[in-house]
Amino acid sequence: MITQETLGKTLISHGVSRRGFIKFCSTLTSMLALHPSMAIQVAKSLEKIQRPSVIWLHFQECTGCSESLTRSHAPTIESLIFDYISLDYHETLLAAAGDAAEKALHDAMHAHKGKYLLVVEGSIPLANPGFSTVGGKSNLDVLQHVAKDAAAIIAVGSCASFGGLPNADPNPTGAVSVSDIIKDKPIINISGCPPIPVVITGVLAHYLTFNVLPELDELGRPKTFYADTIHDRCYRRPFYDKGLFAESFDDEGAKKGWCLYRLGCKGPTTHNACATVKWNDQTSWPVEAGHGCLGCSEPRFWDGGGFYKALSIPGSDVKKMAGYAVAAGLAAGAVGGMANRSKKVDAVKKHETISVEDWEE
Ligand code: FSX
Ligand code: SF4
Ligand code: F3S
Repeated sequence: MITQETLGKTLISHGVSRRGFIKFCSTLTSMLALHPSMAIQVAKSLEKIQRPSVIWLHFQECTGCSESLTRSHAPTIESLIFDYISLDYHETLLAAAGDAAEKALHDAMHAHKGKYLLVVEGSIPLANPGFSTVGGKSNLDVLQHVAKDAAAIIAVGSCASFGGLPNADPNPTGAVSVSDIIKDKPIINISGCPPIPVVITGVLAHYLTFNVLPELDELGRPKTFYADTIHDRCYRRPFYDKGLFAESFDDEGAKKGWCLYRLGCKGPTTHNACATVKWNDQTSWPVEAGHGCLGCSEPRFWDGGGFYKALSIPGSDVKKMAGYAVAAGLAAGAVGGMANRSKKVDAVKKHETISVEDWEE
C-alpha cells in the first residue's frame, strides 16, 4: 500500500514514544558525525517530512548486500522499514509475487514520481540482455525504466558501484556498474562486498534527515564512512609502525596480534569504516578476527592478484593502485616516497609481492 503519511504521524501510529524517537535521532546524529546538539534539530526536521519511498532492484549479485542490511542494528532494518522509510519494492523481501509484485513497483513509481529513492544491488550485464532478467525484462531495461523518475540512486555494494565480482576478468557477461549506464541522476556508491549494514542505513538516514545526498569522495562514496583507509584506523597499526608483522596465520606474531600486511592485508589501500564502525553490532571486523582486509570496497579488488600476497597490484591498474598506496602511506605518515619506483613497477609487471620496506625506501 502506498502511503503519504508524515514520519511524525507514522511514528505515533506505531506507538513510538517521544523518548524513543529522540534516542533514534541521537544515534543518527552520532553516526553521521554531527555535533550532539544537532539531535533536536534532526528530530524536528524528521517529524515533519514524508517517509521517502524506496524501490530496491536486484541485478547480478549474491544478495549479500540485502543480507547485510537485514543485520543492521542502529537503526534496525525493522525500524527503518516500518517507521522511517517506505520500502515499497524489494525483490527479495517482498511478500507479493508475480503480477502483484509488478503492480507494487508500478504503483510506487507513479505515486512518488520524481521523489523515490532507487537502490540498486548488483551489476548490469551488457554482453547479452538475456544473461540476467527479472519478470522477463533485462536488467538494463528495468534500470533505465525505474531510474528515469527517481530522485536519486544508491548503488549498494561493489557490484552496483564498480561492477564487482561479475566483472572479474574475463568479465563474461560484460558486467558494468550503475554509473556506467545512468548519467543524469545523482548516484551514491556504498561499496563493499557486502557493505557494512550501518553504512547502508546511515546513508538512507542522512537522506531522510537532510533530503540531500551526503558529501562524496572521487569514487562517489560518502566521505563520512569512506574518507579514511582501514589502515588509518586499524588497532594493529602500532605493530605496522614498529615493523612487527605476522608471517603466517599461526606464528607467534599472529598470536600476539601483529600487523597482517605480509599476509596480504589490503588495509593501506582500502577506504571503508570497518575499523571504526565494525560489524555485527560492533562485535568485530575482518582484521580483528585475524584475517587481512581483502579490499572489498575498492574498484577491481576482485582482480587484485591474490588475497594472500602482500599488497599485490593488478598489472592493468598500476597507476591507480600505486596512487592508492602512496595516498594511504602519506596519510599514515609511513611511506617516504616513490624513490624505489622501478623495483615496484618491475614487481607489478611480474605480479610479485611488494614488501613494506619497498614502499618505505
Ligand atoms: Fe555484490 Fe551485493 Fe558482493 Fe554480494 O548483492 S557487492 S557480490 S556481497 O551481494 O552486490
Ligand atoms: Fe591493520 Fe592491515 Fe594496516 Fe596492518 S596492514 S595495520 S593489519 S590495516
Ligand atoms: Fe571489506 Fe576490508 Fe572491511 S575486506 S569488510 S573493507 S576490512
